[in-house]
Amino acid sequence: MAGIERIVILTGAGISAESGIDTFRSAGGLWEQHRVEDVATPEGFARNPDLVLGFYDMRREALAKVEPNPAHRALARLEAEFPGELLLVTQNVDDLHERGGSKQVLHMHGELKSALCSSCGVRMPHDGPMLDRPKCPTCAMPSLRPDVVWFGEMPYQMERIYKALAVSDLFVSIGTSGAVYPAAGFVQEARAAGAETLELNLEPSEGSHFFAESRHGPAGELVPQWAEEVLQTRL
Ligand code: BV8
Repeated sequence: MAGIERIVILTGAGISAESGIDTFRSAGGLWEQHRVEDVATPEGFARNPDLVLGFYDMRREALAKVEPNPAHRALARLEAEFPGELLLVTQNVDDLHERGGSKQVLHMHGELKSALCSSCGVRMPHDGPMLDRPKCPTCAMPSLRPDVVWFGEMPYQMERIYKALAVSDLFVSIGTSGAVYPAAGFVQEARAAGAETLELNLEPSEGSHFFAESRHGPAGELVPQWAEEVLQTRL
């Protein structure tokens, strides 16, 4: 890890799995319980808003019952102690990175604890249910939706992410299947920038072959070990 100055980290559902949050594609995972088209697309929301609002209410409620795991805490330690630049991008809509101590988290697919008003477009922190159609605090319309990026919608802060990848020395992908774009393409952006690429995942992802190095096992073990390595070679 010598000479590493700028790290971009991408996390997916696998980093929260050991905290007890369902991933999307494992057996019994979120997408097996619901069809993606029904709960994670604007068309599905238009077709059956109650189903979608209830799906996200259930996931938001589940958050209160889980805790960050050693992988989240290791990334918070890295943020605090790594002397170079670190950008943590997550595809996850849970708040476990923040509760694990990370201060700067870029939620490219939005957050369960944020609401978006379909009428006035304002985004705001929101921790309660939406099935009961709470009124937007800005325009008073009962049109709050989960502030998450559905399929066909533009992920947040893509400009900022591509800029960071273009100057990165190291790109690390943690706990993601590499099934969804544009996140699944970040490894190629990093390689084009000449960065080192490392995958930490339970098993090879769909994009494993793009990574210079892949380590397979639970994030709760791999991430603290890797963070320690980075800090040892840097300090
Ligand atoms: C867009 C938020 C354009 C909501 C999510 C054809 C080709 C290429 C692209 C497309 C295409 N057709 C359509 C597209 C675009 C589409 C896409 O990529 N589709 C795929 C299915 C082909 N993408 C989009 O629509 C994106 N938007 O492209 O916009 C655009 C352009 C201009 C103008 C407007 C728009 C938006 C995609 C975002 C969708 N929202 N989530 C919510 O959370 O409910 S997606 C969701 O699934 C996640 O956010 C994540 O991104 C994605 C994948 O999930 P993972 O996090 O990887 O989880 P998964 O279960 O899949 O894998 C878990 C991994 O962890 C596994 O590998 C497992 O082995 C590992 N693991 C398990 N346990 C552990 C572990 N690892 C370590 N330790 C453990 N203990």
